[in-house]
Amino acid sequence: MKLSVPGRTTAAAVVAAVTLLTTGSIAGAAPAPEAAAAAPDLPVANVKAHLTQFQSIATANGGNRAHGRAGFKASLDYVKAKLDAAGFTTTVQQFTSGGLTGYNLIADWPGGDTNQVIMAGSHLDGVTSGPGINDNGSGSAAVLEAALTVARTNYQPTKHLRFAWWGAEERGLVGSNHYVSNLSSANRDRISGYLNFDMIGSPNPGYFVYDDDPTIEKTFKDYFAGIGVATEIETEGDGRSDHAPFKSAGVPVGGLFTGASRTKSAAQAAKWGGTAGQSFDRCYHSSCDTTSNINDTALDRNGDALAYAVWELSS
Ligand code: DTR
Ligand code: ZN
Ligand code: ZN
Repeated sequence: MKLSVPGRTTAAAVVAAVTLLTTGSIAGAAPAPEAAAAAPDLPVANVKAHLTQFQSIATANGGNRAHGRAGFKASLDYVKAKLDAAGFTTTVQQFTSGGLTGYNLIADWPGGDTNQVIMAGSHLDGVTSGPGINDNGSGSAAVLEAALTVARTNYQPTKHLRFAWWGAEERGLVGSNHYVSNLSSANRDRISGYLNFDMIGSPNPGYFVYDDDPTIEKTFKDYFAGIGVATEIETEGDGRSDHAPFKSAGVPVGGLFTGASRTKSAAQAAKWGGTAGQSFDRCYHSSCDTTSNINDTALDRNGDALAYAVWELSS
């Protein structure tokens, strides 16, 4: 199922234009699609404030936010409280992995066509060896701030918006698999697209765009082209994050990534800055993945790209 976005040039649009020119009208034509509401800027200071909360939670709970540990549940409680206060309809899904209880948090923004659902998600769990601020506090904080911005601006999109924070991704995409496998086929078919954000603030960042669904990919590439930032196709993560269960189920997917343990090349450093010959995130899955392990510019750009895509694809 390919995601279509109003206003895209299609053969039908060409035929309609010719008809309009020759007859002055288009029989049965729908009104011209509205231009997408302009996405607001996502305040990076707000995103960083969520990261500070995740850091404090890890510090207060044995140094991590891993599946089955107190730090994960405290992270989920923090995110859920913010969303409940903002007017979202939240649902907590429970599952078991490795004999330990895990949770997904799903937040629906009331309104929009529930037969066309746009989802944005990130995994909220980290590894046991550290606080997991880039992996994946960065994605979780940006998705949270995008949801709160929807509420703050009272955005009323055509499509229905749903946000998700997955549990136990580090144990093999357990939470997102649980969610997708428990969808009825009707509810699965209602999901028009799933956007994934896993590691979007790497300290030596690259700007990678998933190349799964072409419409979603183009939406992200259009954003970065608009701010003059070159992007590359994301090749490291096929099947390695929470978009994979959605893709396997036939849902159009896309997402953003700033890099993990692979090394930045000289050519990449020339276009993006940073340090060639060094990995994109030297603290990947390590105890040093703290709030100091974040590049603010990358977090800012990817948060704004997230908001742009949510607004564009849900309009
Ligand atoms: N699955 C992520 C790490 C990861 C590695 N490569 C990619 C590419 C795209 C998204 C994620 C990743 C983790 O949580 O470890
Ligand atoms: Zn990880
Ligand atoms: Zn991750």
